[in-house]
Amino acid sequence: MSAKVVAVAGATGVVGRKMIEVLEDRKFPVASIKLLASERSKGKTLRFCGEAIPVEVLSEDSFKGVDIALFSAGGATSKQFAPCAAKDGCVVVDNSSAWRMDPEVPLVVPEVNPGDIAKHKGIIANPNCSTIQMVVVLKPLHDAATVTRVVVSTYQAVSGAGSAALHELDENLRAVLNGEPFEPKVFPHPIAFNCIPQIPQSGAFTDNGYTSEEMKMVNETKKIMGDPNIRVTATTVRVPVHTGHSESVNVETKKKLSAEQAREILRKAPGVAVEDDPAQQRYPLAIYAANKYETFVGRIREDISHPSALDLWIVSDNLLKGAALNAVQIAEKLV
Ligand code: NAP
Ligand code: 3JN
Repeated sequence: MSAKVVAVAGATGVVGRKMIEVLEDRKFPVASIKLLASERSKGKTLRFCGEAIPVEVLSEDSFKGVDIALFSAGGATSKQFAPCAAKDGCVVVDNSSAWRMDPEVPLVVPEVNPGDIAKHKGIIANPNCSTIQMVVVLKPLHDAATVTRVVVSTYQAVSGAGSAALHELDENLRAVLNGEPFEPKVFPHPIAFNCIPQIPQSGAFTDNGYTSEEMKMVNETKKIMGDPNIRVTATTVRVPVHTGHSESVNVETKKKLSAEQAREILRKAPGVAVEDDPAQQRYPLAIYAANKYETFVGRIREDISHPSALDLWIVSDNLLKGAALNAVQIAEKLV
């Protein structure tokens, strides 16, 4: 396997920094690395494999001689620069929503639809974090029993909203505990000791009353699973957790699965760890899923209100499997 010239666009961000860590941790064959961000990061350096690498300003010329570029600098940046990179022969793995629903662009979770990677024309899209951890668990159940409908509610960590949001959570908690006033800037309401059912925090609600995050879960799930007939409804909620998205998922299947059958299937599923021993108070928790590569599933039980449905609790590190790890896994399949 020949080593590759790799670029990370958005390298100074929460997701970009994780991408650098994951490339290093998984010993991705890197010949050299280019770290790209905005004008604001001019003069900064970041470390990769013990070396201080200067951050360069992202431009249309950044991708000449680059084999693989991992993008996490927002949708507008991806729309502008991913086609330039692809034109220069670079394969882009894009973490934004800019290309996800483009029929020419594969939307990939390596445990679910690795075969779609080969269809790329220079850009491969990485799904939304909440979608990724859900489909890793749904796919093996779909293969065994055909998933017909999914009802999901998310409990999403603040790191999903970027570095400014993480800073705001800490400042907000400090202010409340010190009895001081606090004016939120990133979130529309205080996030400390609160749950906010609006993701993204700055996004308008769509005409059907859903948020764009909710509609991403609906549309991306069908595309990744390759089945437009799966009906999905989602409610996405921001909670005052640093890292690790949690999801309560109700899954209806054509063929009935017992809870034990589902546990057996999920124990063998790639990327999934079953953590399900209620008697011992064992179930997935965000604080323990943080910094782990697996997607954890527990509280597996048959839905008492339905003849053929399961209830699940799914937790994963939103910055790893939800973003950086999934992108690096795609890059690994490319090389
Ligand atoms: P963040 O912490 O705010 O970081 C944003 C990064 O983008 C920084 O490196 C920033 O550079 C860079 N950037 C912004 N505008 C730029 C421009 N015009 N040119 C070059 N670089 C620019 O945000 P984050 O949490 O890492 O998220 C970044 C993006 O990743 C999001 O916008 C989203 O599209 C994607 N994302 C995806 C998922 C997922 O579900 N898969 C989850 C989270 C995020 P400076 O430091 O120089 O400003
Ligand atoms: O809020 C979260 O937990 C996940 C956030 C994802 C995100 C944040 C800003 C822009 C996205 C995304 O990946 O869908 C985007 C985007 O639309 O690119």
